[in-house]
Amino acid sequence: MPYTVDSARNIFSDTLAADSVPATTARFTELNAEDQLALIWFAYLEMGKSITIAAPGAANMQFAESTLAQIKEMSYGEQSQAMCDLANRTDTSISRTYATWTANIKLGFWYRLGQWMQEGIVAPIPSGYKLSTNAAAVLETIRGLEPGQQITVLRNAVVDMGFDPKNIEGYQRVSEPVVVPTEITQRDKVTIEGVDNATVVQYMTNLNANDFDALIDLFTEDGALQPPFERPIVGKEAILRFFREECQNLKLIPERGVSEPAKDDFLQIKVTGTCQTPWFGANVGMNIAWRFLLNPSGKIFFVAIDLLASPKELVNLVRK
Ligand code: 45D
Repeated sequence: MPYTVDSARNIFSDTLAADSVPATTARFTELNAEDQLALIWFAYLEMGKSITIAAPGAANMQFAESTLAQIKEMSYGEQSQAMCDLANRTDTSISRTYATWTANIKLGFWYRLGQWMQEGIVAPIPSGYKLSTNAAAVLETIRGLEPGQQITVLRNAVVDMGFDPKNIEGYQRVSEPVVVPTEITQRDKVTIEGVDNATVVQYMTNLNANDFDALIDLFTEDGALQPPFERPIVGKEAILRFFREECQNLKLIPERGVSEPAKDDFLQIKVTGTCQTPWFGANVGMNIAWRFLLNPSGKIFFVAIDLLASPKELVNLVRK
């Protein structure tokens, strides 16, 4: 049987992903809105002691500005209500607007609200707020995660808020402007111990250079990309949109890998290394595996990106 996206998902199936991330996210989602907001606040304050978030650029904030201005004008009571509505995914005009934003705009919006909460411009979490037993347990779990896993839990919390886009008629996503790719001569050379495959090396180089047009050309027409803890995104058009909306200014630092023949003259390649998000830069290196399946012409039929369970997984390159 030829490969399907579903069967391709099983290559290098002994790769251990950080399942504590979706598990913690699921427990978080069960909490009531007040607890959710307070918990993120406490987690954010604690993390802020060791790692700093980069301020989003003005171009990325422009779509959130009018909603932020609206919130600034509200009373504390109304502000708390608006934030709870977001966490509850209630149908309000702010929750609808929020739902149209890509992840980075949502994060920028909360980044600003967090600053305003600290400055007293937006209703702070009441001093002495006591988390429920469950919320305190979730916070304790988050404390025990690696930084890369912590920021993924935070990001999930933010991305899942707002009114459900499935219920919005004529839903249109709002995304940040796409940056200009890095000049060819300015691009960092990528070397991966054990892997010199041109497609894989170009994948890393093009993604690091924000050259999404060259990047998408490496995929087959029916190719798929599976982000951490998500379903595969299938087809060139959808993958290109994902690159433009979610993958600007990432830094991929692949370290080592293995390359093995697979059936039907395909090639399977696993690479491990780290990845940095522009939000935290070199402060947080996420431990990542890329599991590629290339067709006989060297095009990417499938690639899965996994957030690894622990640094030990970086050297798990034996085939099972
Ligand atoms: O509710 O090869 C307050 C792909 C309290 C592409 C708050 C990839 C109240 C292909 C504090 C105000 C993308 C898949 C909230 C590779 C409240 C590819 C605020 C992988 C919410 C490698 C909270 C990329 C705030 C990866 C401001 C793995 C929270 C990227 C801010 C991962 C949280 C990126 C931030 C991650 C989290 C970024 C900024 C995990 C950012 C996380």
